[in-house]
Amino acid sequence: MAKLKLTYFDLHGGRGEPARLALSIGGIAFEDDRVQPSDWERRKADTPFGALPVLEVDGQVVAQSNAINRYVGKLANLYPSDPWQAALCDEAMEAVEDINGKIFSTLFLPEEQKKTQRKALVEGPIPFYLTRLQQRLEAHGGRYFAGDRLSVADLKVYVLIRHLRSGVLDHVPSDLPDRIAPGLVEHYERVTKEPGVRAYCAKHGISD
Ligand SMILES: N[C@@H](CCC(=O)N[C@@H](CS)C(=O)NCC(=O)O)C(=O)O
Repeated sequence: MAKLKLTYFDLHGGRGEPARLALSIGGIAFEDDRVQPSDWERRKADTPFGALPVLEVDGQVVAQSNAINRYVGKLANLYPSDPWQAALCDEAMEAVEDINGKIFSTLFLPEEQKKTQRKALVEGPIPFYLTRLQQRLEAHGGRYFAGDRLSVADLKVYVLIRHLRSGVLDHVPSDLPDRIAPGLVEHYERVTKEPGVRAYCAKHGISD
């Protein structure tokens, strides 16, 4: 078995969390390397694109969250083998990346700018992506994003909804997903009940 090390920030949300979940659900041993903010400047130059997550496999490195998600999804049997279902899985993951990019670009803004930009996100892009993701979920049966079973796409959407509902994003109301996309909240609750997700959350002190 290859030796895996997944490096990401010590956050419950974000781009590295779906891969941590997938590896844990699949029972695949990995080093869970959590970077503290004070260490980041020192470590940034060693990453392929100056960003996290990165995955090390027997000493070789791959970056970009969705490339990592596909790879670990294949290892953990959480990525569809059918090419069409794989495309649907990718579609949902890339849509989450679109909205992640917009949300994360506000993280380190000065307070007034952050407030203005987040208000704009809450009035436009976040509801847009939540609504469209919900429509895509419904188009594929309403339970899972691809292949009618749990995949890394479900984990990625689950992490987004968990992040939005957690209340950690100032100026983003935590009830936004419940108001805009109840079908995605139902999906979130379905994923929460997965035994592997429950075990991961219990281990890392994450509440529903
Ligand atoms: N397209 C990349 C984006 C990676 C990215 O921007 N990661 C953020 C954390 S979620 C980061 O490393 N930020 C720190 C920095 O840019 O210095 C991916 O999907 O992995």
